[in-house]
Amino acid sequence: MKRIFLLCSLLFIVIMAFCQKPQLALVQIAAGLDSPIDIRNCGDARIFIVEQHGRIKIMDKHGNINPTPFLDISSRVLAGGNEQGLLSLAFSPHYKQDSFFYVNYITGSGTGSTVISRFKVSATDSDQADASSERVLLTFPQPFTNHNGATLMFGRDGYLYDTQGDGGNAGDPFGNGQNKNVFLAKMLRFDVSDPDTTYTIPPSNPFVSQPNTKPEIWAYGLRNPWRCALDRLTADIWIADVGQDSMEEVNFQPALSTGGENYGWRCYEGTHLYDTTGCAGAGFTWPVYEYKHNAANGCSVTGGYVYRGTKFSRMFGRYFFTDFCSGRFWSARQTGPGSFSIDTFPSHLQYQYSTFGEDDDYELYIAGRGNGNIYHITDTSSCAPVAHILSVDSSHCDYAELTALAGDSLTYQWYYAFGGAITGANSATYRAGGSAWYQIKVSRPQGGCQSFSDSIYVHVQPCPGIHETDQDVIFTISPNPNHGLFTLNVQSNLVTTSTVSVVDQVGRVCVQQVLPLSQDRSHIPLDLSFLSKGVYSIILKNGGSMAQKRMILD
Ligand SMILES: [Ca+2]
Repeated sequence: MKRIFLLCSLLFIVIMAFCQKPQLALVQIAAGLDSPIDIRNCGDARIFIVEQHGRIKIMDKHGNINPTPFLDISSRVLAGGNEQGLLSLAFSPHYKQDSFFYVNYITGSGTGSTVISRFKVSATDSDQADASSERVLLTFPQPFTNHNGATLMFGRDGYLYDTQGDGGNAGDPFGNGQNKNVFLAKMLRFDVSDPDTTYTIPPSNPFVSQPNTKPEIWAYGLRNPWRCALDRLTADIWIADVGQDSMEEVNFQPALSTGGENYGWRCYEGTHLYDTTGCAGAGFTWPVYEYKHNAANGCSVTGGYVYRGTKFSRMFGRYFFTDFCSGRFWSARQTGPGSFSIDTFPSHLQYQYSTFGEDDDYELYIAGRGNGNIYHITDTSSCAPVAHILSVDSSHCDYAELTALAGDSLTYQWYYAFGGAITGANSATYRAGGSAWYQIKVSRPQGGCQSFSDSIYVHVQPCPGIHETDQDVIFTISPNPNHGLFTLNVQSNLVTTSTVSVVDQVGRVCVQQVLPLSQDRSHIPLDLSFLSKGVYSIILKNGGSMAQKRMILD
């Protein structure tokens, strides 16, 4: 799986740039699954489909399904009730090294018990789990057959999260939502990094050492959280919580959360009073979106993911969710601290959409539990793939590593933002050999779609004692810094008319001057005293060659 890193300023630009609404289309890629209920990947191209009755199947991106299940624990799984079964799967963030994955299922008879277990893949067949490798991390009884919650996922912090419903029936009859001495109605957080033990309590869990409180609790006040997701770019967490009789809700937990949120149930259903017995003094974290039960909206939210794929620029940065009863889709985007914008999409045929999932390129899929189909979520309105520079590693001398968001079936071309295409720079990563403004073009060959990223300035530290000999054109600018009267000394033997440009930090060209061939290039005066103080780039272009340096006006 491609690692992606947060670059706040770029993220903001991208959110602003890609706010046009997509036209969602569900493209069926597979059929014949038995109550598909979770979709995961382990960091390679395989897609793992969890079937509610206790099997995990492997599918490729074209929808071909391996005949032999990856795991079959149907004999251990109680799936009698509508909401019982094998409910969730999460692969270790270090799966390639440790081969561990985690599942959450209901076992036993009647109302059953929740089990959270760790398994290992077979040592000889990567398409086959070792069903005998199970180690139970935690198990506890369920008081009713419904509201078993259960999304397992790893946070950016490397801890395993699990969400639990309130235990079921209706109206949370035991008050589990606000009772911190039970696992039910909670988001739990475990440290599973030691393979020799089940789990330990992360010391930063918010209720460690408090009396009559489960130290595993990360957040509480949930009713039946049906699908939580980590935003792969920002590390924010989205929690969709199924309501009682009137309201469905979506909650947003920012990446900087230190836990302890009280999401309100059963004091509140969404933002509406439900049963305030024992709620005095509690502070609540309110949903960022709620919708009322009706024929158009539906009756049971299914939370999805933030799209971080590369194929559909209008989907980028949107958290998609749907409703199990209506098939209506929504997206939510954070537009500022604490502010969110919601878009509603036309309803798609209702197949009991039970879960979304991501592949290793962050493309989104959805499962119809009712018809056993898997769909790829696409946008028919956008021809532009996502061109997005994710990270710049400037820790080296003499070069910097640039990484763009990478996807399947795309081509890449890096550019000097004020120069031309860089020969041979055709992968999602690029090793920049000189300080310059860089940009990437991402193309989807089918249909001729392409888009350019924002241009970013990359400063490359020269190695001690080594000069910028890798530039096509060699020049110096002196004295630097300076109050405004610079001298340009071009050391190359230029063969055509050249252009010198001065560009500010946001990419605006402030000065452009043509240097005729006849001019003496060794001592070109450059009066920039009319410009504001600051950092500029000076760019010299000669035919297809160019060089760029940083210049400070003080
Ligand atoms: Ca709530």
